Formats: sequence, structure tokens, C-alpha cells
Amino acid sequence: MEIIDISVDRFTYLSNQVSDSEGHGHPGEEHEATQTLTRIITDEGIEGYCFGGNPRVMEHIVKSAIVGEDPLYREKIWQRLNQWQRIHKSGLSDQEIAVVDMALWDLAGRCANQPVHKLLGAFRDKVPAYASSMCGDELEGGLNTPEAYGDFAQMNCERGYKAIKLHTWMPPIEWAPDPKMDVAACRAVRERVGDDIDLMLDSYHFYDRHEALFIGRELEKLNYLWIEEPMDEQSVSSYVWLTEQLDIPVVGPETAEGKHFTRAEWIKRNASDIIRGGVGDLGGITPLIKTAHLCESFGMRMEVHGGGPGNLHVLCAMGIAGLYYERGLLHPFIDYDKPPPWLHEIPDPLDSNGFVHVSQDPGLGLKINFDYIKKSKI
Ligand code: LLH
Ligand code: MG
Repeated sequence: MEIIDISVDRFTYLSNQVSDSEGHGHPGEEHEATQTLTRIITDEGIEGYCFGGNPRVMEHIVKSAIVGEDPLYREKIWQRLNQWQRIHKSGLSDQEIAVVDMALWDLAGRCANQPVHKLLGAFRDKVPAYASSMCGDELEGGLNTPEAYGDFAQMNCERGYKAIKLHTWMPPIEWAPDPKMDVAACRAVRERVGDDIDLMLDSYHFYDRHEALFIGRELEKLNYLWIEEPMDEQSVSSYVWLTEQLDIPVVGPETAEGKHFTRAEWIKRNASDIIRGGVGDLGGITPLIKTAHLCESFGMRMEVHGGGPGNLHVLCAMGIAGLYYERGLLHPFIDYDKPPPWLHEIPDPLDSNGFVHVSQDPGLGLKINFDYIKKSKI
């Protein structure tokens, strides 16, 4: 089998989510937005799909790296794209490589008639999820006060979640960040949900060491499960400093460049207690499963960053190293369970006990609405 082409469909949809000036998502007025579907095409008529992908990057960089290759040579293709990043620094991001890698895993699953987690070597078919909130806002009835976080946490527990993660207030909100407000929100949630729910905090990501230490010590008193990315991850020494002093597990790196190589260095330096990474941060399923095995070898947990089918299939194949699936980002004004128009079903349905179930369909198991995409194509 040979890859003969890669194409990207760009299409429109109506969105009720907006990004603020710093890139954080929030609910907003309905407006027209665009999405893409990347498709890897073979000479045997089998295709692999992944949502996302920049049409120009796929056409001008990726195409020449993959056309003519056997699509089952995922490692070879991943290594080549990783090396090509050296020259194509601005275009070929880890996110673009992740899209190609996930489309190749999808294709392999469709060939073998097996879901991706079983190709990887399955461990389980469902994973407990935590409700991961959007960042704080100033919307009445939204996430504008510590009490509002408490209300939303209660709502999520009633929905079945056994764990909750807060993203608190960040710029461009004028008064944010504020360590005391973050702690107040964390306290309001703990008081509301009681002691049996696991709680985590992912706050502003650029606190200084002493602010991060203050928050961490307060979270210890509130029996939080972890503190995530409270400082700039480029300063590994700051994370070594923080991890040494706190009892609460410090989770990272999430957004730091460098794929599994960076995670190996963090492990060596004891810069965090729990390693982090998702398909988008690392460049696909191929490096994410390597990172999971790396962590297991050091007896460390790895908590997967972000949702979506790629992360879910890896979590179902990575044994005990990862506790939770990150479901979200959630907000009182957003109906996360409603599929977007390009899908017939969401890829991460939640049951009443707080578990997300992985698809048993071939590949990534996405229920793609090809008619909608064709109709809305730009
Ligand atoms: O800052 C944000 O908008 C969030 O932290 C976001 O990056 C989220 O994806 C995250 O970190 N989840 O764990
Ligand atoms: Mg995070």
C-alpha cells in the first residue's frame, strides 16, 4: 500500500465559543468559524482522517515527506517529520505533525479493522474523566466568582464526574492573576463537593516561585490531587525548586517544546512529580505512547493533556501510568455533550459514573458527517 495524496477540507460552522486576546476560550456570541479535516489517501482506496491541519503546511511540506511511503511505516514518517522541523521551524509545528500521525493511526486501524487502542496494545476500554473548566471570566452565571466555581463543580458532580480541575482567572481580565482569588475558588469548590472528589488546579501559568509556593501550600491544606503549570515551563530550575518544597504533586511540562526528549530531561532533573503531555504537545500518538512508557519505566505517572480521540486511545493503552481523561474545556453556558456539526457523535461520551468510553470502531472511531463537510466546504 502507498500514500498517493494528502488533502485538507476547510469548512464553516456556527460557533458559540470565542478566544480572548491571550488565546483562552470562553462562551460568546454565535459566529461563523472554520474547521479543517485532513485526509491521507492511499492507492488501495483506504483513507485516514484527523480533524485539524493547515492546508498550506500539508500541501507544501508534508506532502513531499509522505507521498510514495507505505502508510503503515508510521515511525519512519514521524522521524522524518521530526527532523524536517529543524528547517521548517515556522510551519511544521508539533500540532501539524500530530494531525498527520493521528491520520496514519486512523488509517492503520481502518486497514486492520481494529480501534487504535487495540493496535497499541489495549489495557482498558473506559477511563475516569475529570471535568476541566474553562478559564475564569466576568460573566454573570458563568465562572466569575469562587461561588460560581462551587456551583459549577456541584453541577458536574451531579452529572457523574468524580474529579474536577479548575482553570482560574488569567489576563486579559484586569485584576487577574490573583493567587488569593485562585485559592478562594479552590476552597469554595472543596467546601461544595466534600472530600470524596479529586480536585486539581491549573492556574495562571506565569506566577513567580513564591506565588506558586503559596498556592501549592494552600492546596495541600485543601487536599488537592495536583497543581499544574503554575510557572513558565522554560525555567526548569523553578520547577525543581517548587517540586522539592511541596508535598502536593507538581504536574508538568505541558506546553514546553521538545516532545518526549524534554520529558526525559524533566524526569532526570526531578522537575515535577507527574509528567504531562498530549498528542498536540508532543506531535501525535507515536511520541505520546513513548512518553507513557518512559514514565512507567521511572515509576512515574503521566497525566494526559487534553481530550479528543487520540488522547483517549493512548490512555486506554497506557496501563496505570495515567489516572484521568481531561474532558472539556467545560463552562455552564456550553453544552459539551452536543456533537459539533461535523460529527454524528462525540468521541468521548461520559457515563453516569464519570467514565469516558473509547470507541470500538476501526481507527480513531470518529463518526464523521461527510455530508455536512461537503455542504459547508470553502
Ligand atoms: O490556559 C489555558 O487556556 C488552559 O490552561 C489550557 O491551556 C488547557 O488546555 C490546559 O492547560 N489544560 O490542561
Ligand atoms: Mg493544563
